[in-house]
Amino acid sequence: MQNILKKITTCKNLDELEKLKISILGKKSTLSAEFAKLKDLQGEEKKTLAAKLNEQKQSYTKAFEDKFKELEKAGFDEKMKENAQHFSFFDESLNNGALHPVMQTMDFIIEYFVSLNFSVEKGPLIEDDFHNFEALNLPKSHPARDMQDTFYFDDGRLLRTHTSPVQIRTMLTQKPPIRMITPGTVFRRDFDLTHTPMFHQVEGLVVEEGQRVSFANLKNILEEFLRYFFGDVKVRFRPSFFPFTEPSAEVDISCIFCKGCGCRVCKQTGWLEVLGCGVVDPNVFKFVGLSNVSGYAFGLGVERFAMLKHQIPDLRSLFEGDLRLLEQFR
Ligand code: 2U9
Repeated sequence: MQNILKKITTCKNLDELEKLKISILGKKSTLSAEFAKLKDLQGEEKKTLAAKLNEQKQSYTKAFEDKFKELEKAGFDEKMKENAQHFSFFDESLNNGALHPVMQTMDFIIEYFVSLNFSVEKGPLIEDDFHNFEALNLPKSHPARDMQDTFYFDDGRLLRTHTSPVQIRTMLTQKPPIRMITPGTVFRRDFDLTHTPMFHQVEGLVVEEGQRVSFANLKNILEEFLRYFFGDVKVRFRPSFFPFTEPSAEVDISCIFCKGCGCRVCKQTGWLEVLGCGVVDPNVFKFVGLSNVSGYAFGLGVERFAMLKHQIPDLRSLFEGDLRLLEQFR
């Protein structure tokens, strides 16, 4: 018995252990043959042998179980070691990775404004009511503050619904002239064909002392930017309304798919809406304690720019991580 137990405990791998188990506990084993003899025995003799065989069988079974666990763990540890080596191993010959198309688009937009001397400003994703709404002239009753549109925390803080609070923070910490863009992630409670609860914006703000900045400056910079991004397009400004700008406009480009003739994408209008903009409302300057300044601002959704540029029909496909889409942007 000790001999067999020793054999079990010194097994080197799971294969060897399995074979040994069959030879010791299997139907053709010596132990099974011994058990078979019981049927010819009677009384005390049968009882004694049965007890002895059962004891042997139990200790072999336990030894096999223990050894199995030990070898299995060793194999697992070995695998972990191998994989851990892969984790820390950086193969520089691999160049398969790429920036996500939304990030590529964002970088392309940032590059343009950086070349015009705009600074790139960042801010927190978790904001308070003042920076996200109040200072932007969004009154308490404004529908944008609704629980339906905004992700709120229990303590009243929220996930920023636009990057505009970064402009507020910048105006509170820097003096004009300010020339900034704010690329970043924003969150809204919206999920359908054209909206996702998380998306990206680039907003811009220019503030100068006195009345140096006008709608004409804004118009010029956006027209130039849209031709940089989309190529040879017509640009038009339509009057609109935003609480933080006055006057405000929405900006359209001639449809890049049908060249303005009318198609399914532009809903037969020949135009695609791409931007919002305006002259900064004096109320916003009041909230940040600035007087005798002028400024303009604009905002765009990066996903929309990426979709138009690369002709991606469904916004949601940008967030599914599907390699068939992503590999096209290497
Ligand atoms: C300050 C003052 C003014 C930023 C602006 C828009 C117009 C706009 C939308 C475009 C698509 C948001 O992602 S989108 O849905 N944005 O239409 N944004 S003016 O105006 C500001 C910002 C900050 C202090």
